[in-house]
Amino acid sequence: MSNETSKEEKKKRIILIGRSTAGKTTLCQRINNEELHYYKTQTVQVINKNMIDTPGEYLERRGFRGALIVTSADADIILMVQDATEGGTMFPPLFCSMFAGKPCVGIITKADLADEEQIERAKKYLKDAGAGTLYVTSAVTGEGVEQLVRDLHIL
Ligand SMILES: Nc1nc2c(ncn2[C@@H]2O[C@H](COP(=O)(O)OP(=O)(O)OP(=O)(O)O)[C@@H](O)[C@H]2O)c(=O)[nH]1
Ligand SMILES: [Mg+2]
Repeated sequence: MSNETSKEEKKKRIILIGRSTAGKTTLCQRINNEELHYYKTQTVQVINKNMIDTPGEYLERRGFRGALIVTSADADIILMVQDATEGGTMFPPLFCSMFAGKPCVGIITKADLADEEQIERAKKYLKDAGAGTLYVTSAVTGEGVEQLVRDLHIL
């Protein structure tokens, strides 16, 4: 077996879930060392074979919950993406229980724009929703991104 093959096999498949503008797509760009450019995610997108980027509407609209569950079946790890600057959350308590025991990780985005209080608030939203490990990240400064990639075997 070549090294490349074993690396591909070890790679985890992740799905990013979070409201519109939470920073899912931008985080994917940062992970892949791409230039950051904004575009609205219109539909489910597989990036680099192992990252499933979803549109915010999948979380925001109750009617899409079924689609979220079906789409997440292809993933090993659920990434719940919460904007640190948002004074609320779209993740209901125990949101993670929808995914039948799959590991759910909490990602706080836009740390570069947030103060300590905002970050603590975002952590609480994610904990209440059932997230396990939490990562505080910024796609702009790169904070937390390397750690995330390493821990979750994304690349
Ligand atoms: N300052 C700062 N801005 C960010 C960060 N991450 C994302 N943004 C900005 O937030 C806006 C929305 O980011 P997206 O990554 O497109 O959000 P999304 O979650 O993919 O949104 P949908 O595709 O609508 O579901 C963009 O203008 C980004 O530039 C960050 O870490 N820091
Ligand atoms: Mg997007």
